[in-house]
Formats: sequence, C-alpha cells, structure tokens
Amino acid sequence: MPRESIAEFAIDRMQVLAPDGSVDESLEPDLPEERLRELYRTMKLSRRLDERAIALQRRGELGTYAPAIGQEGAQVGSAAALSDDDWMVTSFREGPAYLARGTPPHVLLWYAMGMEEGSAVPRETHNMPPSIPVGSQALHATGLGWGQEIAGEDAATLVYFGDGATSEGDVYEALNLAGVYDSHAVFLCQNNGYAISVPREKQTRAETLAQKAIAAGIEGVQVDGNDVLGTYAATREALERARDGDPVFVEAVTYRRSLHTTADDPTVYRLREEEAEWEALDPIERFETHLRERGALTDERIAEIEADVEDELASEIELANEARREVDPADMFEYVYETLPPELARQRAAFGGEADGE
Ligand SMILES: Cc1ncc(C[n+]2csc(CCOP(=O)(O)OP(=O)(O)O)c2C)c(N)n1
Repeated sequence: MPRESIAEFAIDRMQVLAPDGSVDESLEPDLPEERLRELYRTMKLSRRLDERAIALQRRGELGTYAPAIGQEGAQVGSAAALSDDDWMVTSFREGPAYLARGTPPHVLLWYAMGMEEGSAVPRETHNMPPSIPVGSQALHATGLGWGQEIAGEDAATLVYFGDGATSEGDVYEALNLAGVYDSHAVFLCQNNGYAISVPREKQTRAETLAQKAIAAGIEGVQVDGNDVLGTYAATREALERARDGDPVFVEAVTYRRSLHTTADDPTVYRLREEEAEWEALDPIERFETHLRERGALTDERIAEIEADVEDELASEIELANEARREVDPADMFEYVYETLPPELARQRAAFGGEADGE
C-alpha cells in the first residue's frame, strides 16, 4: 500500500471587530444596542475593579490578586454567550467573566481578602468557584458537561484556562474524555501570551493552541480575543454545538497587559515595546471606537458610564469592607473534606489547629 495522507485538519480563525473598530457584518452577532452598551460597561467595570484592587493590595487591604487587564474582551464576550442554565467553570483570573455573569464586585474582593464567602456558589448562578491548581478545572467541566449529556439537558459548560494550562495533563485528559462521552463542554483557552514568566513560544511548538483539540477528535477554533464580538460569536456557536454533545475548544488570542498577580513584576521578563504593541490593541478601546461609530456611544454617555462605574465600585468596596473579618490561614482545611486525610490533618496541626483526621 502506498504511503498516503489519511486525515486532514484545519483550524479557522475568527475576527468580527477589527482593530480599527470596523465590523465584518456577515459574522456580526445580532445584539441590541442596549446589550452592547452593557458589555462595554462590564468591561469598564472590570478594568477599574482591577486597577482599584491592585491599589488596595499595595495598601495591604487585599491578599494576592490576579488582574485580567487586557483580557476583558475575551472574557466578557465569552461569558455573555452563556445562558442562565449553562455552567461556568473558572480559573483564578476570571474577574471579567464573573462580572458578566452578574457576580457583584464585593464577592470578588472577599475572595481576594481570603474569605470563603468569596468562593460560595449561589444555587441560582451556576458559577463554580475559582480553581487555583492550573488546568484542574478543565476536568470539572468535562464532568459537568458529561452530567448534562446523561441528564439530557439542553445546557452546556464553559471552562476557562490559560495557555500554560494546555501543557498540563489534566487539560488533555479533559479534552479526551469530553470527546469520548459527548460532554457538553466548551474549553475556552485564553492565550494571553504568558504563564507567569513563560512565553507562549516556550509553552509548545504547536502553531496554534486550538489544534490541541484535534487529537481528542473535537473541533478547535481560534478567535481574536481582543474582539469582544468575535469572542461572543465563536463561543455562542461552540455552546450550541456543545449542547448537542459536541465539545469545542476555543482559543482566544489576547494579552495579559498587567501583572500575573500582585506578587509579579513583568518588567524582568518582557519588553516595554511588546506591551506597547498590545496596548494599541486594547479590547475596550476597540469596542468603544466601534460603538461611537455606530452611534451607540457619545462622549456624554461614556462619561455617564464611567461615573456610574466609579459609584458602583465605591459602594462595593464599602460593602466588602463592612464584612471584612480576620482570616485564619488554618481555615483552608475546613471546606473540602468532612474528615481530613492524615496528611492534611498533620498540616493543619502544624498551623496550630486540631489534628482530628483519620
Ligand atoms: C498545578 C499547578 N502548578 C503550578 C501552579 C503555579 N501557577 C499559578 S498560575 C501559573 C501559570 C498559569 O499560566 P496560564 O495557564 O497561562 O494562565 P494565566 O496565569 O496566564 O492566566 C502557575 C504555573 C499552580 N497554581 N498549579
């Protein structure tokens, strides 16, 4: 038998909103202007929350905080495509996505204060709490989506993770299992250029991250992550497929413009010139240009939105502070196991707590 090619694969890339603010009308999602302004406001709220949270952390009022500055388009666009019945599964940098799903800023601040109240899963929200072990949440999403398939639900599960997480076995296992069991999962990889100090090109030799889907036999698509409309459209399409048992991997190409966390200093591993290139591709400014051009935003309206965002944040920070309480680091042992395994019981004892494990 001669040697021949037996399989061919391709990865599409999508962009609806170009950097100059113009749209591709054939791909443009049909969203009313009020909804577009809402997405814009959520992106602005997220940006200001991040800026204020970094300042609060510097004053010692918050613990470690992971800002999503520059990633608002990727997150608000994708989270906005979810329906109320869908589940959202997050990592630690998904502030914009939580805001888009209606989580109030004070809950995100509680999380950064180390308070368990920030991790609560209110029944009606279908939002999982942040997952810190990189990539682990992809498995949770595959399981949730598998459950949706078994229960015959017309719902899907959207999971966020980063470019670094694609090097974790957990993500490969999650993709593979999702394909085999028709899990209703959408894997939203925010390729933000870095895993702490490790650049994307040191993460993998693969040309795209979306092609990681191919080995699992599921669809992979790349989208301009600084394009909120493109991300919305790509995610909505992916969710529709996932609700029918066809999982999808969406790679949103974006850039982490700020710190990995407040414990990081990006100036030691990347150049200012690179940051400037991405500054010019800012997702909020791009969307603003578009909304101005279509007459949905004016100077006056922007000023109103900005003032409104400042007011909301002022009262949300106050709310967060009113509930502030001293957090005991030993609390971390309280919420996962009913009975602590011996190793964790030993660790809790080292914190000065009770060692009552088996
Ligand atoms: C299993 C595991 N290994 C290492 C870490 C430490 N860590 C925290 S964030 C991070 C990088 C994650 O990069 P990426 O997946 O690209 O997401 P991003 O931080 O860019 O949003 C690492 C290595 C961790 N939390 N979990």
